[in-house]
Order: sequence, then structure tokens, then C-alpha cells
Amino acid sequence: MLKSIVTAYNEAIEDIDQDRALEVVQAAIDEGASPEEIIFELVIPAIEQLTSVAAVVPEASLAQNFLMARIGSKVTGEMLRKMRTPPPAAGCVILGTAPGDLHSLGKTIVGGCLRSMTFEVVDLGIDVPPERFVEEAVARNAQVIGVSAMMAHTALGENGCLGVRRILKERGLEGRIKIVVGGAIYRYNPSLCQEAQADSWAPDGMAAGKVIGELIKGLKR
Ligand code: B12
Repeated sequence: MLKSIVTAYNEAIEDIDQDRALEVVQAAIDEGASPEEIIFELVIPAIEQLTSVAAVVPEASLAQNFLMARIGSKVTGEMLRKMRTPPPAAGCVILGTAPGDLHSLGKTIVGGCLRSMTFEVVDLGIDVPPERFVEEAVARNAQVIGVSAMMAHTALGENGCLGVRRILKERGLEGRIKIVVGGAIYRYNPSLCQEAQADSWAPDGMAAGKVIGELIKGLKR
């Protein structure tokens, strides 16, 4: 991938200019870049770079973070459709926010990052009861349920991740479906992941992709 294209794309994301970012992608295609190059050499590295900045100053780059996840998700979707033999999805993830929790931004960013990384994502929105998470995971044959929680009481509430765990156990689904959690409260206190009985947690969308990939690999073994 030409350095000038990478620079132009990164600048468009920094300026929160979706139209310009998409123009750069089109210019790269016109110059002969393949859909794989666009996904793996342009979109994903740009998100990785911005995510590492956001890890240090999360609020400072919220708009950029939000936009790059949306653009990444859109561009990867378009590139997958252009491929003659698109790779299978990296996995299917059911995403939502725990009951009583109305914080949606982080979860939406995670969904965009995962889609950019070729995961299939079903976003159930906010205030999602545990039964809904599990029903949807079974219906879609998803390998992972991602529960976002921003506050201590929603992270540890009986109807949050603990509720999803209880239902998976009752229905004998723990060997088929894994749970990943995330949200501000876990960044403050990662040990809450064990208390919430999740299989894993991640501090941001790109890390979520890696953690979820590992969980899925574990299921296939
Ligand atoms: C914006 C915001 C709001 C907005 C939400 C708007 C929206 N549509 O999302 C509004 C104004 C609605 C709001 C309301 C409230 N909020 Co508020 N809010 C915030 C704030 C400032 C930023 C959250 C955010 O969007 N961050 C930016 C995103 C990018 O970061 P993130 O959410 O952490 O997500 C990243 C990671 O955590 C991770 N991630 C997120 N979800 C998931 C899921 C999975 C599966 C994985 C793997 C990873 C992952 O990846 C994301 C991308 O990098 C935080 C403070 C903070 N610093 O976090 C308080 C904060 C979360 N809020 C807080 C509180 C207390 C409230 C209220 C109770 C306030 C009130 N008195 O009414 C209400 C609760 C409403 C409710 N029932 O949910 C507290 C929670 C404290 C606690 N310990 O419980 C915080 C921490 C502020 C504080 N320091 O006191 N809030």
C-alpha cells in the first residue's frame, strides 16, 4: 500500500471526515489496491493506531474513535463484497449492553472494530436481558456473547453477565458459547471480569477482536 494513501486515510480519520476517507479508499482501489490490502493494510492498521491513542486519552479522541469504527466497518463490508472468494467471517458475536445500562458509545465502537476485522456482529443495543443474548446466540450459531457494562452495578447485576452465565450453564451451552465483557468499569478494575463470571474481557475494540479470536480458537480445538 502506498505510504501517501495511508497518510491521506489517517489524516481524513483524524479530521473526522468520512467522505474524504471513503474517497481515499476509492483512489486506492483505482490505483489497483486489492480488497485484502484495503482491509489489512489500510483500515485495520488505522484503527489500531487510533485505538492506541484512545487507550491513553479515551475522551479526547471519542469522535475519531467512533467515526473510524463506523468507516472501518463500512469499508470492510464493501471490500468483502468485492472479493471473488470472501474469507469466512472471523466469527459471530452477539453484542449488547447489560440491563439498566444506557451507555452505548463504547459498545457501538467495539461492534465497528469487530466488523472491520471481518467478524459478523449482531448488535442488540442497550438494556439487553440475558435471555435475549442467549436466544440470539443460539439462533445465529454465534460463538461469543459480548456484554458491555459501564457501571459496577450493571457489570455485577444478576441480569447482566452473571445472568448470561447462569442461562448458558442451565442449557448446557458453555462449551459452545463464550462470554466476553468490557466497558469503563472493567478498565478501572479488570478483576471484575472474574466476579462477573465472564470468560475474558478487553479494554477496547481492537483488543476485543484479538481476545474473541482466541476464545473462538479455543472452541475449535
Ligand atoms: C458518555 C457518558 C454517559 C452518557 C452515555 C451516552 C451514550 N449514548 O453512551 C450518559 C449521559 C447517558 C451517561 C449517563 C450516566 N452515567 Co455515564 N458516563 C459517560 C462517560 C463520560 C463516557 C462513556 C463513554 O462513552 N466513553 C467512551 C467510550 C469509547 O469508552 P468506553 O465506553 O469505556 O468503551 C470502550 C471500552 O470500555 C471497551 N468496551 C466497551 N464496551 C465493551 C464491550 C465488550 C464486550 C468489550 C470486549 C469491550 C467493550 O471498548 C470501548 C471502545 O474503546 C463515562 C466516563 C468514562 N470515562 O468512561 C461516564 C460513566 C460511565 N457514567 C457514570 C454514571 C454514574 C452515569 C449515570 C448514573 C449518571 C447519572 N447520575 O445519571 C448515568 C447512568 C445512565 C444509565 N442507566 O446507564 C459513571 C459510572 C461509575 C460507576 N463506577 O458505576 C462514569 C464512569 C463516570 C464517573 N466517573 O462517575 N453517561
